[in-house]
Amino acid sequence: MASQQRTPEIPAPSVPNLAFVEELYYAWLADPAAVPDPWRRYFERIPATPGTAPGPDAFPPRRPDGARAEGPAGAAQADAAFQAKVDRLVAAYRDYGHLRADLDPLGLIRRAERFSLSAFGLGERDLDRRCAGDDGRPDHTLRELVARLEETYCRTLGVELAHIHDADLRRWLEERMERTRNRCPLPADARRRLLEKIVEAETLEQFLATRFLGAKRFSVEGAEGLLPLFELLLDRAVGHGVRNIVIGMAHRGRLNVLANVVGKPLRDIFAEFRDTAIVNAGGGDVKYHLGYSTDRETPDGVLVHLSLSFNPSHLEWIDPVVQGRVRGKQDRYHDGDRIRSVPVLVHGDAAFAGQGLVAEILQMSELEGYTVGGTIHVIVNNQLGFTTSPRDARSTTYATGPARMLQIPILHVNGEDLESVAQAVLLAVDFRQRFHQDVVIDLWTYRRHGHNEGDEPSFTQPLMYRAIARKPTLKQLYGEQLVREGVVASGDVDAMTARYRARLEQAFHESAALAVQPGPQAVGGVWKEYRGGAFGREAEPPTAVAPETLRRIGETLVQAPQGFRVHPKLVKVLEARAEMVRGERPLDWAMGEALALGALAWDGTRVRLVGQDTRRGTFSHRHAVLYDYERGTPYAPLSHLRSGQGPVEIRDSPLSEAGPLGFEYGYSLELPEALTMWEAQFGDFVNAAQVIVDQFLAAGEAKWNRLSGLVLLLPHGMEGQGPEHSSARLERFLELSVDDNWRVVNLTTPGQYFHALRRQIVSPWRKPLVVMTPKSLLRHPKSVSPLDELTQGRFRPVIVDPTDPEETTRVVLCSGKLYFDLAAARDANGARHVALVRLEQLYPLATDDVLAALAPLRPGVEIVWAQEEPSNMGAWDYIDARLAPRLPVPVQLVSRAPSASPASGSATRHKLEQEQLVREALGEPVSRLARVGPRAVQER
Ligand SMILES: Cc1ncc(C[n+]2csc(CCOP(=O)(O)OP(=O)(O)O)c2C)c(N)n1
Ligand SMILES: [Mg+2]
Repeated sequence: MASQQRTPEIPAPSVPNLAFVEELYYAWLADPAAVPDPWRRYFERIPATPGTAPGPDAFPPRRPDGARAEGPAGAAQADAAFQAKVDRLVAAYRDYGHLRADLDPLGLIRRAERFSLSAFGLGERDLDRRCAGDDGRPDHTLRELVARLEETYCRTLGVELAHIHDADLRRWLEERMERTRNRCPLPADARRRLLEKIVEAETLEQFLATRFLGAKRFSVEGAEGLLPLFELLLDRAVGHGVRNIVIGMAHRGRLNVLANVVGKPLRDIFAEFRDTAIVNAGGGDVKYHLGYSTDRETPDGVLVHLSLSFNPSHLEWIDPVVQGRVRGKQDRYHDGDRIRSVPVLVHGDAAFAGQGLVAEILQMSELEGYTVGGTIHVIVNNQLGFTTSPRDARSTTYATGPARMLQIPILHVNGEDLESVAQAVLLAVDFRQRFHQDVVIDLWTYRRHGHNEGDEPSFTQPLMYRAIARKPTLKQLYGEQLVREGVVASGDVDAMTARYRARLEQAFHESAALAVQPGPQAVGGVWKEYRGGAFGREAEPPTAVAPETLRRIGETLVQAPQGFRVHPKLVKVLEARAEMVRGERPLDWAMGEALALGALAWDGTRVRLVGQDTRRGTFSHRHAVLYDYERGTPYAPLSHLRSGQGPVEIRDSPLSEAGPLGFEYGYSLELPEALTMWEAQFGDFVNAAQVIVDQFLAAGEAKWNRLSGLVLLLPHGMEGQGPEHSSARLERFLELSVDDNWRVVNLTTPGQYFHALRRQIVSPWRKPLVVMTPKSLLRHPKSVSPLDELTQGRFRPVIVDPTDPEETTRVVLCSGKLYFDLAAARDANGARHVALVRLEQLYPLATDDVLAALAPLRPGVEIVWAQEEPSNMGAWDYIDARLAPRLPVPVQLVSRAPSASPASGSATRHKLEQEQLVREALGEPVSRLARVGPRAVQER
C-alpha cells in the first residue's frame, strides 16, 4: 500500500504568522508554482486570480498596525487574505496617491492612472464586499473605501509621505488627512477675506503694469493664491502662539507680499517705482530686493511682528540668513521651544530644485546648533524657471525633490483650490508646531506673463502660454464661485476692486509728493546704540582686562569639574594653560582666544563660535570643549565662568560653508550685542561661501543699511601644504574693502587677537571682522604674548620693531606669519639696518601709523613690501594702490612669482622658495629658483 504523504499542518492565519502567509500568498498570486504544494492547494480555495499580483517592485506591502479579529478558520482566512489586498491598496493610495492628484491649474500635466484593482488581486466583484478602511472601521464596502481614498489623496492636495519611516509622524499625518478627507471647509467670512486678498493681488499688479509700463515687477499673476495662503498661514501661526515671522523670498510676487501681507505703505512702493530722487548715495538696492517689517494686528488684537527680509538676486542664498535671524530672535526672547519665532521661506520651483544651498539648509535644519524648530517652506511653483521647463531643470519628480531627505511631509497643492490650500497650511503649521521640523507646501500655479514684464514667454513655451491665455484669473474663478455659493453678491467683486483701486490712486498721488524716498529702513530698535558708516579717526577703544578678572577666568578655563576624566594627553595642555594664567609662561593663541571670549562672557556678552571641527580646533589647538575620557560627555569650561555670565555656544558645523556662514551672518543681524564667529576649516574653503561674502558681508550695509559684527576666522599662510591649504584669498577681501565696510586683519600675536576680538564688542561700530588666522603660529615659540599684553594696551593696527633710525636703510613692510621668518633671518644675520613693520590691520589701513614709523628714518631709505603669496595674490595689489602712493619713496615688491595656483604642491619647493623670499626681502643677493610649470602634454 502506497504510503500516504502527510500534508503539513497549515495553521490558520493569526497575527504572528500573518506576515508569512501574506508573503506566500503574494508569491502564489504572481506565480502559483513558486509556493510549496500544500500552500498552493490552500490558496486555490481562495477566490482570486493568480498571476495578477504586482511585481516585486510595485507597492511594498505595508500593514496597518493593530490586530485583526480571528474568526472561524475558513471564513477568517478568506477575509484576512481579502483584507490584506485592501490594505495594500490603502497603502498605495497613502504612498502614491499624490501622483494622480489634480495639481496643475493649467491641466497640462499628465496624472497617473487610477490604481487598477486587479493589480492588488481585487476585482469589480469585490467592490461591494465589506472591509476595514483607512480609518480602521470594519464596515466599509470596498467601493466606498476607494472613493474616500480618491478624495483624500488624489483631489487637489497630494501629499508625499512614502519617504517617512517615522511611524508616529506618519500616523499623525494620515489620521489628520483621512479624518478630514483632506478638506478644510472655510466659513463665509474667511472666504470673503481670501477673495479680497486675491482682488488686491490682481489689482495691484494691473495698476503697476499701467502706471509703470514695462518696469520689472515679477508679477504674482497666476500665483495669486500665494496671498490667501499667507493670510491662512498667519492666522494659524498666531493661533499657535507665534509672534514673530521672518519671511525670506525671492522676486516672484515679492512686491505684492510687501504691500498686501507685510503692509509696506503703497506710497513708498510707488515712490521707489518713480525713482525720481536719489535714495542712498552709497548704493541701495532695486525695489524688489528691499525688506520691510511691521507689527500686524490680528482681528483678535494680537500683535505679530512680520519681517520680510531684504535679499540679493542670488536665489536661495537668503535662506540660511533668515534662519540665522530666527535663531537669534529665539535666543534673544528665550524661546527655547522655538514656537514663537518662525521662518517662512518662499522659493521658486526651479531655484528650490537647482540650488545646492537648499540641500545644505535642509541638512542643517534638525541639528542642535542650527535648528529653528522648523522652517515653513512655500514653493511658488509656476512650473517654469525663466524660460527653462522642468524637464531640463531637474531629475526629481517634483521641484521639492531635495526635501525628501527629511522626515517631513511635502504637500503639493493646486493653487486655485483655496480649500485645499487652507488644508495644506493647517497641516503644515500644525506639523511644524508639533514636531518642530521643516515642512514644505508646493503651491502649484502658473506664470501669467513672461519671466519679467518685458519678456515674451511664447518663444519657448508656446503651448503653455496658449493655455494661459485662455485661462480666467483666480479673481474671476473664485469670485464666481463665491457668488454661486451665495457668499458675495454679484456686484461685490467689482466693488472690492474699485475700493482697492481708489486706495492705489491715492497712494500713487501721494508718492509724487515724496521729495526724499525712504530708502532702506533706518537702524533702530536693538540696533539703536550701534554704529555703521565711516569709522572716522577715533582711537582704538580700550580692550584690556583687569589682571584679577583675567586670572579668575583663566583658573576656570584650566579646570574640569569633579569626576571628569580629562584625556591623558590633554592633562599637560591644561597644566600649561594654568602656567599661562599664573604668568609663568607666555600665552599661546588658543589661550589668547579663550581669554578674549571668556572676558566677554564674564561681562555678560553672548558668544557663538561655529565651524568645522571648531570645538577641538582643526589644528588640535583649541580644545574649547573637552570630552570625558570614560563617558564621552562634553564639557565647555567657557560656559562655567560664573553665574550671570553670557551664554557661550561653541559648536562643530556640518561640512559645508555657504549654509553655515549665511546662518551666522543672519544670527549676527539679530544680536548686535553678541560676538558671533564663523571659522573655516582652512581659509581656502571660504570660497565655497563666496556668495555670502560678496552679497552680504561686503555689501550688506551699502545695499540694505544692515550692520553685522560677524567675525570670520580663516586659517591662512603658506606652509608647504599645497595649493588648497595655503590661502584664504586675502586679495579678494582687500579688493572688496571700501567705505569702511569691514575690517581685515592678519595678526601676529595672541594679544593682538585678544584685543581684536574684544574690540568687536567694546566698540560701538558693528562691522564684519575678517581674521587671517594662523596655523603654524599656533605653536610658534615667538608668536606668544605675555599676560601684560592683555591687561594693558589695546589693539595696534601697526607694529614697528624697535630699531635705530640712524642705522636703518631698509624698511620691510609685511603682515602675518612671514614676519617671524623675516625677524629670525634678520636676527641671525645681525641685519640691524633692516626695520620690520607689521601691518596687523590691512583694512582700514592705519596709513598715519606707517608714516609715523617712517618719519624718523634717514632720507633715501628703501621700502619693501614682502609677502609670501605670489605677486598676483596676497595684499600686494592693494598695498600698491592704496598705501604706496602715500609713502615718500616707491615701494619694491618681494613675493613669490605670479601664479594661477596659490602654492606649490611640493613642501621642498615651498621651503626653498620661502628661504629665497626672506633673503631677498632683507636685501641679500639671491638667484631665483627656476620655475617649471606642469607639462601641457604628458610624455610617454
Ligand atoms: C543663483 C542664481 N542663478 C541664476 C539667477 C537668474 N535667475 C533669476 S530668476 C531665475 C528663474 C527662477 O525660476 P524659479 O525659481 O522657478 O522662480 P520664478 O521666477 O519662476 O518664480 C533665474 C535663473 C539668479 N537670480 N540666481
Ligand atoms: Mg518658477
